[in-house]
Amino acid sequence: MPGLRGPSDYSQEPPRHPCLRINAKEPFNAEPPRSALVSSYVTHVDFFYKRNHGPIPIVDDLERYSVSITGLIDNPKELFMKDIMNLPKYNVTATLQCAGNRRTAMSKTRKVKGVGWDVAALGNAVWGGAKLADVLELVGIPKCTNATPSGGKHVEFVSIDKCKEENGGPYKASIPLCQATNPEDDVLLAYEMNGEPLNRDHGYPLRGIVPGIIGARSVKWLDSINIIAEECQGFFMQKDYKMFPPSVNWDNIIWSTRRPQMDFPVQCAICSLEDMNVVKHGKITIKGYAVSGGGRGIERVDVSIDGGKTWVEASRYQKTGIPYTADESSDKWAWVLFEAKADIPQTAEIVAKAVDTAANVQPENVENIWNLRGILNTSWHRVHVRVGHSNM
Ligand SMILES: Nc1nc2c(c(=O)[nH]1)N[C@H]1C(S)=C(S)[C@@H](COP(=O)(O)O)O[C@H]1N2
Ligand SMILES: [Mo]
Repeated sequence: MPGLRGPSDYSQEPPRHPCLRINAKEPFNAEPPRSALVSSYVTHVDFFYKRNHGPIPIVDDLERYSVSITGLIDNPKELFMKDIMNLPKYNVTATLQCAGNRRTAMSKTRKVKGVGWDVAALGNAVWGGAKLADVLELVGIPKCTNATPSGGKHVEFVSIDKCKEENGGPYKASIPLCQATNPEDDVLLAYEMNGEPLNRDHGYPLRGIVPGIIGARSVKWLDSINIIAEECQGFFMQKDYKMFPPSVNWDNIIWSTRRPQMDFPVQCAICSLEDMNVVKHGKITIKGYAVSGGGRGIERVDVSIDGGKTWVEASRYQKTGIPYTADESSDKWAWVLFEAKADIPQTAEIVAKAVDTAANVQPENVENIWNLRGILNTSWHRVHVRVGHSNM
């Protein structure tokens, strides 16, 4: 790991914006306030959630930094930043969402294990970098390959951060080779976020970005990329980030019975209101985000002010003032913001639910999708408000 090092304590963490709500200090896990999250379509780096499993790595010497590409291939290679930057550069607007987004609300049903998150463990950024498909071509793997001649079927990303769950070893994850080598899937080795070099929290100098799937597979601070026969056997693939049914608890869990979660289901949340807000009499604005996995667009966002008895359709947009349509003109990997205005009675339960372009809908209640790790809480999002003298 030339030029890059993973500290074993938290004495050299980067500075962070004071507005962030800290969910865990060490490792550092934080999200922005709801209202800041939807103040712009592209999330400011300061407001982008930070999800870490160890101390933030340090680049000592960018000139010496390289990522090794090894495994079931004929020509293993060390790639330096200049090799990666010499490849065609792509800017991909993609939403990254932690599978644990909205975990705190799931814990209210029955306690779950994991860092608690409100509704802002996600963000939308313009990621700049080389396509992994182009990088893998440099080591002799053609585009859209299912398996290498020596049996490589998965691409494993390995970092250098020291994670407790890995007994001090690095964070790692893998994706199928066919996804990694398909240019249409827009998998990046990213060195930029919103036009600036990545900052330390988000993976400086180089990270994977895998659009359309849970954030856990977008490995930061890359050290090596391995072409392997089976999916990565690391903790975060095999003993975490799996979706179990509500009947499974810590006494009867058999991790190997479930696949690592990859895809993200349809999700939405209201961000203009906190639970429980006191609002002024008159029209209120109900604003939030909706996003689905797999590059699926958002077909509709329904909003209710009576707990889900009656609904109105919210307006949707990616670019301010231009109505969203789920076609080639939209950013397929990115969230869609929504807005509706409503006159509310004295008290109201405001609800939002989204429908994606495959007609997938969000489940009504969190109870039915409860799982012991508290992942993928995509239940209808509800906030309670009361009309009164605002103290804001
Ligand atoms: N090396 C490394 N990569 C990582 C993680 C990590 O702890 N270490 N966390 C993962 C998880 S669970 C998520 S949700 C995203 C968060 O990315 P962000 O901190 O840039 O928002 O990074 C992923 N990549
Ligand atoms: Mo995550």
